[in-house]
Amino acid sequence: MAKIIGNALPNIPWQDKPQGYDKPVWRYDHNPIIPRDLIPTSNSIFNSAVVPFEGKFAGVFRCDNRSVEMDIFAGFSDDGINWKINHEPIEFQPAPGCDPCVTRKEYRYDPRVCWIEDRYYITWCNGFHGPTIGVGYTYDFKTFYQMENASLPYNRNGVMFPKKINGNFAMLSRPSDTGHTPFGDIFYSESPDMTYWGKHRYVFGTSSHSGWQSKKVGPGPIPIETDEGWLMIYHGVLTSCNGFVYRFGVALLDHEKPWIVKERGNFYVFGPEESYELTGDVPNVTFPCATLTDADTGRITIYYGAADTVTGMAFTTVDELLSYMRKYPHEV
Ligand code: BMA
Repeated sequence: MAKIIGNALPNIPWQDKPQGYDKPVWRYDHNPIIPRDLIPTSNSIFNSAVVPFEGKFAGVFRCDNRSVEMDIFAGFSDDGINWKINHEPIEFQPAPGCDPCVTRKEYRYDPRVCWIEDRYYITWCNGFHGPTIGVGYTYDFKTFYQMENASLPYNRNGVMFPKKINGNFAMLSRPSDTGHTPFGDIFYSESPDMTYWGKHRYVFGTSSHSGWQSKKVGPGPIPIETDEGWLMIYHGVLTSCNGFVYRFGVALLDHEKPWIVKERGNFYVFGPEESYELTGDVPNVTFPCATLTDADTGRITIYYGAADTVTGMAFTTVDELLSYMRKYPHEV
């Protein structure tokens, strides 16, 4: 059916779908892959991003320390499953041409990492008199450069597209507020230079009837390019009488004009079910920030934060996601 446009990744971490399992996304059977205390100072490690790197894997991890300060750390893995995370947070230097004030630090969380052309771009929720989208890059996960914030406060979940669209860099984001934000729609923006952002477009918002995505929706991992359009995994939030519940679902965006939603799912594809997703610092949260993909097989490995405490891994394929979305469609 649909084909992923991109590189083969024969060493993608992978397990086949368990026999008799009828849902579109299945868990790694040794989850969570990253415990809350993998590094000596961490209270929790979750909502993190991984990429293929030099034949192995690298990533940027959200580690809240035992003072519960939110920061991002680089990490490395031979197999994408067993990770070594640096014990000190990433230190950014100003990117060439950027004023040193760009590296002023309040807090950093929920990183995404995206290879575009010649480097790995990192976006994260950056404290700047309120949350906004921090932007940086690295070539080697050793030296990190920080650029201008992509927007004024308040915004979260800045997620880059892995290639330029209409000649410009492109980003999805979710405008927000100073607190836990009881609303949230997904927007699209373009930039010629990763500094000045504009051409803002509305992508989609919450649903009036699909409960899991009725309170807010926000972009998750880097969108996956397919021959049918951009496959977007996004998080959706329900307000229950016991607080927010975070699940994720899928939509398909137009290839040339990604603010146009071609299809969207009515059912979530993944949500909190296991004990490490249901219980933790914030119960009932599954929050995806990255995928690895293998263009040869259509395999997709998802990395997600569980209960704002640990990191899990789950598996699916492009066909599993598209056929589930089409079996249970949401109007667009
Ligand atoms: C969101 C973000 C995420 C977090 C989620 C659930 O607003 O802060 O980092 O995982 O809430 O607490």
